[in-house]
Amino acid sequence: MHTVYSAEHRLRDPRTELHGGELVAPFECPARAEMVLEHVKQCALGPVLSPQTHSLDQILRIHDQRYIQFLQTCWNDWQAAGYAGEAIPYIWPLQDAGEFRSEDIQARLGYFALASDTAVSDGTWQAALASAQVALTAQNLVASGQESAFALCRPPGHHATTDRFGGYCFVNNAAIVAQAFLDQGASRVAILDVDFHHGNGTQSIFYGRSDVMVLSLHGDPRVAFPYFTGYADETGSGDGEGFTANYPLPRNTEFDQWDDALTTALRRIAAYAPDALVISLGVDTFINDPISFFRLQSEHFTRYGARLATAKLPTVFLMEGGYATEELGLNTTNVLRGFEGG
Ligand code: SP5
Ligand code: ZN
Repeated sequence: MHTVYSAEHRLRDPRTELHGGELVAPFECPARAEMVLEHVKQCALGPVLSPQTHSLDQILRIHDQRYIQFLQTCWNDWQAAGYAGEAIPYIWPLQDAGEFRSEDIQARLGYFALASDTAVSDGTWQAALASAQVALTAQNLVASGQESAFALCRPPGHHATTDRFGGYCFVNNAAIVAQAFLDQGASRVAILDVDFHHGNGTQSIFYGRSDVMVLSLHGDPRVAFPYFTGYADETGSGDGEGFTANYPLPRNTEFDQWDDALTTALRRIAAYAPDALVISLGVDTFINDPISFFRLQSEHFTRYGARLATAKLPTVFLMEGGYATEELGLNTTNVLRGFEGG
């Protein structure tokens, strides 16, 4: 399997994350991607390619223009305001305000943020753009005949909505990849999100559509970020009714229970008969993940990787979360090698 990687991910290197009322070193850090790359090379997964440049238009198929403009200028505007720390939102519109009347950077930050866990820092936009280029390059590989490809995206994307960043995400790589398949002639695409957290951004982007089915296995949002979405009764709306599927799972979920949910999801995908499969690959389901509560062990990642191959679909893997940095490379490549062996 080919891997697509860009060293530009390193430009996303914030110093702070608001966590439990303290500013801590961010869980989502450059060492993550380096660890995965090291294991990709060590296990000889296949060639490692640099991304090609894709037009911003492919990102604007999913994201609002003014949101992208905000990401492009946020850090400069924040610095111009003279703040000492990184750009962390602290006020939100009480109801959806529509047009914002204050152009203050604090107002725009809150308007375009879904959570305060994600600081904007120097280089953030450049890294997020490179991450999307990595994703689109992997999509191109699969669209031109590779059975699968691995986009070593960083920062991740699945929490980002059309116009909100947060959960360490800025640009929704999975959504952009699914839309690229459709724009190239696919009729249906399935996105299967196996990150520990509900992929709220991906869900919201396609909630009213039937051409992209979004399925997510995740920690029960009653007790896990992002709290407000990911419940089993969220099934889509309008034309999209029946094309969203959520599998919330309780604290201390073991692999067997997780794997049962995967079986159900894979059946739904088979019935949908998509032209391509996009996997939002977070490995924060690992037992030692510092911010999550499932109990998967390293060998389980190999086992479910093999199960994903039974869908027999052109498949793009996109890196999402996973914060047990030491084991991150092994767990990620176990999925990919399991897929190739399966
Ligand atoms: C891509 C991705 O995995 N994003 C996750 C963002 C989660 N950010 C909020 C973290 C809050 C964790 N609180 C858990 C307390 C554990 N003791
Ligand atoms: Zn996650």
